[in-house]
Amino acid sequence: MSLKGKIVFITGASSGIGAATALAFAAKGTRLLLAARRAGKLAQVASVALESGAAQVHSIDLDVRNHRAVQNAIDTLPPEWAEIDILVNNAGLSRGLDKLYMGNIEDWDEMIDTNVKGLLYVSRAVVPGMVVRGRGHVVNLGSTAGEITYPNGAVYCASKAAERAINDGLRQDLLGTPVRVTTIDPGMVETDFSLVRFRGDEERAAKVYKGITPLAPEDVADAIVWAVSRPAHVNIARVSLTSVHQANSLLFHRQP
Ligand code: NDP
Ligand code: 8X3
Repeated sequence: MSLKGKIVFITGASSGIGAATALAFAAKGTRLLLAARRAGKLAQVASVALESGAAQVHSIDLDVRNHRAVQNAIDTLPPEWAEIDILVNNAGLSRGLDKLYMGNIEDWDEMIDTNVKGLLYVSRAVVPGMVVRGRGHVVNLGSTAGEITYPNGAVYCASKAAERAINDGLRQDLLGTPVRVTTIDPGMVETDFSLVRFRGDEERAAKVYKGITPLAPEDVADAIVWAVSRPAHVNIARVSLTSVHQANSLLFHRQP
C-alpha cells in the first residue's frame, strides 16, 4: 500500500522510536503530525524529516496525560491536517526499577498516566474520525515487558500488559470497519528509555545494554512501516521483535 501523502500522527516523536518512525515515514513521502512535550527536540526532528522526504510536517506541543489538551489538539487541527490516516501511539516511559512493595507512587502514576491513560485519550480523540472516514490504522507501542513481567518492573510491565489488552479490545471493537489495529512489541531498544527510567544516571542506563547488541530505534520504525504498508485487507495484529541477544523480557545472552 502506498503511503505517499498519508497523514501520520506520531506521539512521542521528539526522541528514540518516535523520532526514528517519523524519519522512516518521511522517506515514504507522508505528511507528518508530530507530538511531544519538548518543542525544541520536536523542531529538530521536523527539520530532518523535511530533508528526508516528508511532504509536510506539523508539530504539536502535547502532554498525552492531559485529556483536555489531547482532545483540544485534535479538535483544533487545521482542516488540512484533520484527516489522520495513521496514528502511532508511541509516547511512553518507565520510571524506576524497584520492588513493588517499595515502589514510588509518583513513578507509578506517571507510567500509568502516560502509557495507559495517554494511549486511551489519544485513541479516543482520533479513532472516531477514522471510523467516519472509513479508513485508518492505529499502531500501539507495546513491549516484551507486556508479555512476561520482570522483577522490579511490575508497574511498567503492567502498563504494557494493559496496552496489549487495549490493542486487542480496540481491534475487536473496530470489527466491521476497515480501520486496522497493530501492536508492535519490541524487546530492548537503545534510546533515552533507560536514561529516563534512571532519571539521567548515564552509567546505570549504559549498564542495561552492556554485553548485548540491542535493537536500534530504526529496527522498530521499520516494523511499523512494514505493518502499515500491507494491503488494505491485511491486519497485522502483533509484531514481537528482539535483538538476537534477547529471547524474552527475562532471558539475555550477554557477552563478557
Ligand atoms: P524515549 O525516551 O527515547 O522516547 C519517549 C518519547 O515519549 C519521547 O519523545 C517523549 O517526548 C515522549 N513522551 C513521554 N511522556 C510523554 C507525555 N506525557 N506526553 C507526550 N509525549 C511523551 O523512549 P523510547 O523511544 O524507547 O520509547 C518509546 C515507546 O517505546 C514507549 O512507549 C516505550 O514504552 C516503548 N518501548 C521502548 C523500548 C525500549 O527498550 N526502548 C522497548 C519496548 C517498548 P517528550 O519527553 O518530549 O514529551
Ligand atoms: C522496554 C523494554 O525490557 O527494558 O519496554 O522493559 S524493557
